Amino acid sequence: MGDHGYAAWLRYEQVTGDSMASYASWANEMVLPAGVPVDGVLKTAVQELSRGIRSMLGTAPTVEHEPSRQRFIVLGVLGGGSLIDAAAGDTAALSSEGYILKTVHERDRAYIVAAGKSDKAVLYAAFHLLRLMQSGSAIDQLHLMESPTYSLRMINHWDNMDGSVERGYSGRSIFYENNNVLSDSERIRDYARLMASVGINGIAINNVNVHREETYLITEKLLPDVARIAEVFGEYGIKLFLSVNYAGTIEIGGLDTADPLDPQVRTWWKEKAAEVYRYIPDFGGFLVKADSENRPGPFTYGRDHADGANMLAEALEPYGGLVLWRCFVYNCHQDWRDRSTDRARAAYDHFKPLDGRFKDNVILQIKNGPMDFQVREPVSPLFGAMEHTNQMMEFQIAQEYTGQQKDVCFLVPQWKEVLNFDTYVKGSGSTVKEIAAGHVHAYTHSGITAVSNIGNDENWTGHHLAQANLYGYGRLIWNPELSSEEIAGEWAVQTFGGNEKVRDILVNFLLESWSIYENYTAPLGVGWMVTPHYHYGPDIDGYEYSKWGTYHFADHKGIGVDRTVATGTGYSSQYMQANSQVYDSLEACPDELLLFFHHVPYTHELKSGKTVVQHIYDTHFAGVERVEYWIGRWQELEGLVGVDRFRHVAARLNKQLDNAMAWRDIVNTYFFRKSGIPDAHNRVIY
Ligand code: GCV
Repeated sequence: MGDHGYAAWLRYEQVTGDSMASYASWANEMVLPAGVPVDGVLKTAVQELSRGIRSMLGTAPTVEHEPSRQRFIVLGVLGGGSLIDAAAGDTAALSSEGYILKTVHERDRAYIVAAGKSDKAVLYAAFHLLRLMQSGSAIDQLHLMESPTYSLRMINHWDNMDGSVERGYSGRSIFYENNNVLSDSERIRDYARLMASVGINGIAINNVNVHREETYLITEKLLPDVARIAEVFGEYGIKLFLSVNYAGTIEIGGLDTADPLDPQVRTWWKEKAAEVYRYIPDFGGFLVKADSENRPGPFTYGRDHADGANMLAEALEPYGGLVLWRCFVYNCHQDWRDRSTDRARAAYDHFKPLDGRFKDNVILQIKNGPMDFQVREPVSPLFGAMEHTNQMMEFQIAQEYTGQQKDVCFLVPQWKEVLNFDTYVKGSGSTVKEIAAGHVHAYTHSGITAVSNIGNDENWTGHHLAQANLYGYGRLIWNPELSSEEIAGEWAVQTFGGNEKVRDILVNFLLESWSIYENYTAPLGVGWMVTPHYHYGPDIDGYEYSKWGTYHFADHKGIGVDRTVATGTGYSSQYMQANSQVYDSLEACPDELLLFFHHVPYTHELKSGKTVVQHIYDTHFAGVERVEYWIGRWQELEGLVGVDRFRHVAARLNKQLDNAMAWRDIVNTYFFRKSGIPDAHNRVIY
């Protein structure tokens, strides 16, 4: 097998040793219930299981309707045959995508049942069995029952039809080039496999910033191509979604308005929806960025977001389609002198008053933080704050502000912190993960989505180790109870093999990487300080006087944004009291978010006992030292991982070190100069 990372975590390397004999004893034969057509997703499940087994054991299983051996695997939908049903037991708790994996031992034969409530569930069961085999786990006493926690498990692509990817760090789009849709691409099928293997069931294939060409994706000009991608996705149980241009009626519809209450506008969208469903009967729905960062929206017509979303929802309703309406709405023409306008407040201020006004097939899509995918920010207070409006969480797998897939930053620990955050919207235990699962409010639809980090680089994600974020995202939103360590471990073994040393170094590095990145970049939750537009590398004042509302307000006396009720923007009051009183209080506010909520002097003492400025110096020196340490540890793996991947990661780590040193020196010098306070340890500050 080549070592360029294309297979990602589906490498299925030849199994050796004791496991080989054990797996082979089960996997020579696959039994499917007679009389059930093997097509669609079920066919995919059979093919995937055969392919994986052939690759790991050397021979593919024979496919039978009646068992002819003493050990075998049974695959199928629950209710579809006596072997399955006898094994299934009580499956009432399984969701429609849930499955069982069970080893049944009878007197003279034994078999593994991989079965679920739908074809899609069977595919997930097949991938689970393969994952166990790839990880060297025993399969002769299986007794597993799994249902995904979230019903919508999505990915959003920010791909443009010219082939570029907004905030893409791993080559060009796999869906488009030169304003054409690459509908006949094997790579798209391989992508669908990777995504289905971790349970993804919805993918929006174009950028939320919908430009001219992409506006035509919902027209007959491009729908035949889009439909071909939808077909491939469909074989893997994935629904295709499209981002739409809110002003489509004007840009391609020949109308002079996009007023959501205008009957002609409503009719145009209804016709569009009908057209889309003619080509793609299981189309997922529209994703919309409106009135955001200069994109068109209902505000132009004096209407609100409920009017805009409902107009599209009405068009999709007859077909069961969804509107995913983004809440990333804020004033992007600010003046730094105006301390009362706070971008962090915007989503809540715009949307909370609209609770209950949205149609049932609208889901509000809310970024995990109130600002924009920073290395550290609090959880958006809008999440859970609308009892009568469907909501879903938006994460970003692409590392726009967290190292751009040049620096290692494993984001699963960050996402876990977000999911475990208790909003208290219905008393203690109202965590984000429960809200997204629809357990706190009775949402009709909810779930999780994330901005993709893949492109057409051979290894999909630019940095080999950035594949862990893609894998980890899927696994986490299937089961948010998995620990970061479990996820990193699963990924490492499947992707880099079973060598313990390789696994340990990879897992430990991944687990530390977020805090390392945080250490050498923007401190204590203040955010940004990045090179404008590119968002990689330090520029402390890069956005400080711009219109984007992302200020740190550092001067010679102190730093931070006062978001308290008494003296600041009042953002802290958007949380339930149990949280707002913590954030609002200088004493109680957690150190890591201090500068997000408070403006403090450099001499302010943190809970750690250090002053703010000493903390800045210490973390920046420590961050660089840790990168140096991991460069050394990676060298220990020479000869234990393939040459290509070894060199690639080594080279990327050296780049990461350059970046970390640049951050350290620029940040430390800036704050030394501003504060005039020297480092207590007399280290080099330029
Ligand atoms: C797709 C940030 C990014 C933009 C992105 C936007 C969004 O501002 O820098 O590239 O646009 O978020 O999420 O809509």
